[in-house]
Amino acid sequence: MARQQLPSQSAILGSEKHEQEDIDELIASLPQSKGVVSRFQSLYQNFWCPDNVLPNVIAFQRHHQAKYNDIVLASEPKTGTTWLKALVFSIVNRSRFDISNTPLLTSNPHDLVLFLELQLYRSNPRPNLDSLAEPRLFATHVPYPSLPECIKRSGCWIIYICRNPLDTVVSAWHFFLELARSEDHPAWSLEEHFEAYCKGEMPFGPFWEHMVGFWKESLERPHNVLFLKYEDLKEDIGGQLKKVAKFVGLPFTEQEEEEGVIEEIAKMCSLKTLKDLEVNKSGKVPMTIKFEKRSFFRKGEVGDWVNHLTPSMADRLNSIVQEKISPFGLQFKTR
Ligand code: PAP
Repeated sequence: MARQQLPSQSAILGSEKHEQEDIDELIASLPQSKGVVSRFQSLYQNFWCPDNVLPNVIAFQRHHQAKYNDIVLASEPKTGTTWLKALVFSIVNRSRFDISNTPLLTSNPHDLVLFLELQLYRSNPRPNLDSLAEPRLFATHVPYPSLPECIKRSGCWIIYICRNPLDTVVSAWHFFLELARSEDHPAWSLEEHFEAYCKGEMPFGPFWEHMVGFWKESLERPHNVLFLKYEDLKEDIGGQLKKVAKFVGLPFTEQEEEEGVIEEIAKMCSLKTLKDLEVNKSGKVPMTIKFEKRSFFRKGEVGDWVNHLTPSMADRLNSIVQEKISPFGLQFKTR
């Protein structure tokens, strides 16, 4: 059998240097706007990508190798990612860890389920992900059309969480305020933030494209793409947990249901439990920048927007939803 010729170290370094030049050239050619979590953001493949994330996105697109049984949690920022990570981690690992001994007690959900473009492809364009325990659990904010083809074709499971835009814009504003405080940066006003959100100029936005991209795919490939809503999780966490467990081929058994496993997971992953854990009260999660762990847990309510948005702001956002999202049959509860 012919032996495979492995590329030498210098050939790899040479190709990485070339790749970096390629990326710099590409970034220089893209439209740009002021960033929120970065100096600027570029309009790449129809979404706004922070300058410090774009090289990682490109590495992820070029080098990622999906496995058929991967589980990818997808979301727009501030729509319930942290909650979804905790829930799916608990479902998938329930035979390995008893809930009284879950790693969630000692690790933040973002340290247990890593973002592909914000963490795994951050410092290394070719991380070795082959040896991770299966099923591998990943997260991403990258919009559906820009996910690597291998993820779309491998048959792996994508679980998307969506949240009504009124609460999402408010949640994101608080998150960025907290970030500005911790980094000693000048904060921007709710009005400025709202304007950028409505123009679609938020990281990974426009939000309507993000949601509709995954929504359409969930209708076309319901066995591979599950579309969840934050508001439905708030209303019926047990029903949504069953749906997720079944989707990833790990349905709860009758015995588990009788023993209250679903309720235990729901309680462990609730905002109150996670927020009160010492591990989530201090320290930072390293992503492209370091975020305070506590900043991922705030109020977690449906309808908090009424405390922050004026009626005319709400009208404006509702008309964007009406025009750009509703025609696809996607609706949200806002209270
Ligand atoms: P990310 O995309 O940066 O990871 P993400 O977790 O999606 O953030 O959003 C944070 C929001 O989810 C916060 O909403 P709020 O600002 O309206 O309060 C946060 O409170 C909420 N959240 C975090 N964990 C939970 C949880 N376990 N249950 C319900 N909501 C949660």
